[in-house]
Amino acid sequence: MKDEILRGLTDSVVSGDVEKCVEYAKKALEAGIDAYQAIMEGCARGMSIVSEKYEKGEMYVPEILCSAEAMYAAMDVLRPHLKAESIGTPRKVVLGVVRGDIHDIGKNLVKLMMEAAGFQVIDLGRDVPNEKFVDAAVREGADIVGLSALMTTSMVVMPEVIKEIKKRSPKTMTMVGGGPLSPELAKVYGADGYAKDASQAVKVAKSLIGGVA
Ligand code: B1M
Repeated sequence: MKDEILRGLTDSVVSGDVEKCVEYAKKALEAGIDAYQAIMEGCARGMSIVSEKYEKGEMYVPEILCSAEAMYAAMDVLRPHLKAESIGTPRKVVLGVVRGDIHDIGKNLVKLMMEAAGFQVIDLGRDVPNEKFVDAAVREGADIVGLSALMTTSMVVMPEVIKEIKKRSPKTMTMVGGGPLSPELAKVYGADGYAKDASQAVKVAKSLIGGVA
């Protein structure tokens, strides 16, 4: 039953069926499936399959955007049921997609998971100018700045942003993520952390603020 519902969620994200996705999200809650599990093992898994299918030429951009809509619709149903974790004093994360890059589906997933884990997320959106990250880090006294990039052409601005944050807000930790990034590259860029997906992003953020990883 549980597997069937999670598979239903995954399949309806892949097929971009908003109504079915909402239906399965409701079914998941009725069946007592944890909202976090439904998002990660249902919705997020669906988006991973979609990305793979795109790479293989089995899906095209308009279909991917429908999948994202379906995922967002399910997330709207599930979000209020996420068990808000307590991480003591609320910690601030400034999050955004770097300059020149408008891919924000993954960043939105990272935001949701971080909020569910008790972080206060200041979402700067996508195609964010370097100085906006730095200004927000200083203004908000951010514990962490999270930078997302999906393109090899956009990720190159990350070291510039990180360097400026270290200069103007030395206590702020930085973390990076997105398709073309890797742990090695994150080190080269001077980031304090790297995460390959949304659930790992939460673990890394917690370890950066000295919490339980
Ligand atoms: Co474009 N795109 N796209 N695209 N797109 C990619 C990224 C690409 C790899 C496709 C390809 O050619 N194989 C390629 C980049 C190649 C490169 O590296 N240079 C590409 C390109 C070239 C482009 C355009 C230039 C195409 C064009 O116009 N000629 C253009 C660029 C526009 C721009 O940004 N200036 C473009 C446009 C678009 C759309 C607008 C149509 C759409 C984006 C819609 C949107 O986001 N609102 C789009 C999409 C959907 C994709 C693919 C197909 C899917 C991305 C996605 O949403 N995946 C992508 C191919 C692919 O990835 N296989 C592709 C699902 C999402 C859940 O996963 O984003 O990886 P992901 O996020 C994960 C992790 O990466 C991680 O956690 C997330 C959740 O688990 N993560 C973090 C992400 N950020 C993190 C931050 C963290 C930690 C973890 O800490 C801070």
